[in-house]
Amino acid sequence: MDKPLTKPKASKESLILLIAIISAIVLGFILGGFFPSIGIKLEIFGQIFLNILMLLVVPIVVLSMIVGISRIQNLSQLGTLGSKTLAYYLITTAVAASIGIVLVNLIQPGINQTISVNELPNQTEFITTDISTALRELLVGNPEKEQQGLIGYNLFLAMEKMDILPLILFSIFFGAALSSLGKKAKKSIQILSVMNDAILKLVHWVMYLAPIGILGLVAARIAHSGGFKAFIPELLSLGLYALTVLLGLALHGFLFLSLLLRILGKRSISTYLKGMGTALLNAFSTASSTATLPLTLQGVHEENKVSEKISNFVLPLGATINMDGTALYEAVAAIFIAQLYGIELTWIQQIIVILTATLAAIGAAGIPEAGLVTMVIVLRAVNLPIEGIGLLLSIDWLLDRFRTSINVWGDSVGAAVVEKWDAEKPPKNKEI
Ligand code: DAS
Repeated sequence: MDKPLTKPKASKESLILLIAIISAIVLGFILGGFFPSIGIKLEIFGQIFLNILMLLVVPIVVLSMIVGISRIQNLSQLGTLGSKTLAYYLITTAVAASIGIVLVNLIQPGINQTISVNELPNQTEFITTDISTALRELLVGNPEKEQQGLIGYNLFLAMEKMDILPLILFSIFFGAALSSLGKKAKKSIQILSVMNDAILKLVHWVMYLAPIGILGLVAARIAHSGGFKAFIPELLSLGLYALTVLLGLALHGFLFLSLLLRILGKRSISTYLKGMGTALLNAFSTASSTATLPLTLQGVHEENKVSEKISNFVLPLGATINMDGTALYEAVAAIFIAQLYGIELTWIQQIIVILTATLAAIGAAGIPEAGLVTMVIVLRAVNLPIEGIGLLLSIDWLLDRFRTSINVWGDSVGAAVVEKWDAEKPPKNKEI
């Protein structure tokens, strides 16, 4: 039987997209750096690109979760498999955020920086100083701020405010309810599944806008910082911040997760990594775990022979809520912003950063720049200026690609570990 044609097309398409994105980045630096007036004119393309991505966040999260969960026939299985998967996701994500916190405190990329930050805006926000307040807010939200926690009170408000956590929890329970209805819900699940495919198709189309969108983002960001002469010092200080993130991602991805794969997943790291090659390339070039999901499923199930039952449960859930790279990045970015503004965070607040970065990563959708968007949760929890996010935009598109690749690698390793844990033996030829 011929090999499926999708793979070469998919990786060729990803490669072309990656080359187009890299060219857009170089052009963005040149235009923003040497022709700032043109750079600013291009901003509209970056805004359009980001707006469209944000528009897709809610339907992607709700549909992929409902469809992923409703496909599980035996609900009691959902219980054990679900708790094992969630335990894996929570632990690895919290470890990632912790690695980030340790590194950013050791390297201190934001201390004595040349980045011009505005005066601290007057902090009218409610100051969250103790962990119980932050945890309560994360659980039940803060109605005065119209902010919803994991257990929301208004679905439509959550959609409007992009409060993803309550949407995820609702989708899991709604999917489980659909599954419990058996044959009666078959048609509804089919309709939702097609709608989910349509949304993923939209994600795919939007990726074609990525080069022009990134061109607009990069050119405008550099132009706004006053062209190259002003941007170089910023790039240098952001360079140290970027290196902190990249070092953290490398330690987490290729040390911690690979050890889990070998020790708990009982898999050969090189073989498994090879099987995930196309998916990881796609993750890097599209910066979208969701857009990469079809290739992640192919790599984990077809190449690395993880069972379909485990792959189809662990991966869609993972693409939506398991983002080790994002959690690590948000922890580093939050402390970096604090350092830039000269704000000392107590160790309790740093623990709140780890907790909220873990939960914010759970809430981040698997699309470009999602981690930048949900970082608001982390900054608000320790009362850091939200404006600080603007300082990171100029290189976020690059860091996003690296953290998305680690997100996908984390999901893939999770499938192998959960399969072992769930006592489903992988075929003999894949065990080391
Ligand atoms: N781009 C997101 C993803 O697809 C990660 C992020 O924005 O942090 O995983």
